[in-house]
Amino acid sequence: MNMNLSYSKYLLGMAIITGLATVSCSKSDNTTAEAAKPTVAAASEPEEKILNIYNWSDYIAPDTIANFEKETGIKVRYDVFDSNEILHAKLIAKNTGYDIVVPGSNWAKLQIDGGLFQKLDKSKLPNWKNLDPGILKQMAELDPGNTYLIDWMWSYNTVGINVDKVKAALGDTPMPDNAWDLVFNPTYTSKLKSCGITFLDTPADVFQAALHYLGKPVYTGTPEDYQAAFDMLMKVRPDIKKFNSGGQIDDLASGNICVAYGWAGDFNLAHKRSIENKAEQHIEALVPKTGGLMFMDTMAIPADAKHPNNAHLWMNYIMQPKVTAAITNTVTYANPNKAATEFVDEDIKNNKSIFLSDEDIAKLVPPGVEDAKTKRNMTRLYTKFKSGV
Ligand code: SPD
Repeated sequence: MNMNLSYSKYLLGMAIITGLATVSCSKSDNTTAEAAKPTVAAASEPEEKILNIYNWSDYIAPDTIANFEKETGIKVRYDVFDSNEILHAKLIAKNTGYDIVVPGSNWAKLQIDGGLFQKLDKSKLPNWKNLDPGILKQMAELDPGNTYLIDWMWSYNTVGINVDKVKAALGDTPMPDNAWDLVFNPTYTSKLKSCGITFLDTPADVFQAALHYLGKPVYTGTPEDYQAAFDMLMKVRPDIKKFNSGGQIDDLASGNICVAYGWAGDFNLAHKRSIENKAEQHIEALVPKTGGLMFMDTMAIPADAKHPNNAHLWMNYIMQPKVTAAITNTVTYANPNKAATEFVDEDIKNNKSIFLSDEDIAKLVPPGVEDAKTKRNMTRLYTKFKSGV
């Protein structure tokens, strides 16, 4: 299947369905009018040969940085994070010290509105031509004119399982028709707790999935919906062993846990890592019949970036088909680069939980944005949920 074609088709439909969620940063985000004026990256003066990057953990190929350094002579400092909340806190505090950051597109929308990013200078991005027009169109829903963001990778939130351990823990109980039951229905979680259930450690991801499971709109601002999601979550709370995000890959790969609510790409990576480490755990990312929650992680240049020219060189380098394909082949996430598809390994290209079927793509819940008040409410309820009282 040509995933990029399918995806483009889906996005055209999605753009019509979703409309543009317009949410601006609240005053509590400390966004000043001054900062809200976007700046265009200064073009020509020479910069010191340094590039500071802040990206998600386990999201790059082993030679991506080394090859860039060799090609450009620019030294890269690369730090990682595991939640949009952590990145957002750094961005609103200003002086991030980074030249490239990789927020989820829904958070990036808030950050664009808050003046936290520099505009892209497309004259420095000739490899832009390699990007999938369907993805660019979808990105333009949150970033009109594709002015600030370039998609890094994309995937969806779902349930990941260790197939053998889950079957053993469920015993005579058959697998549910709806994969979300494995993490939200006490009939299943009460059995699966014996082999270990883990959740993402982030309010937005947890509440979005809980609302979806309850059949509520995922980006609703309705407090009653969040209360209903909280009440449902509290019923499975005693069965959850831990909350972590970046740690799920190794926990699954080593067999420490058997069920996770998290990111599909990380579940496929856990399977790959388990084979590489000879731990031989069979990990699968399930594709829920009712749909997963789609996300796109995007490259952006913070307003305070000291090396915007180097940041453009990095972006243009990443958009080379072979560079992008190597990242997909390493981290098992789908990418936005149409020209990269021919360089993606066959087993990854044919994996229907990475490159979804048209039918499954159509079921994904598109990325959206909660307003600041809703985010505060989610954080309050999440803290209670996590503490379990
Ligand atoms: N290991 C890479 C994880 C990237 C996850 N991005 C998550 C976005 C959540 N909505």
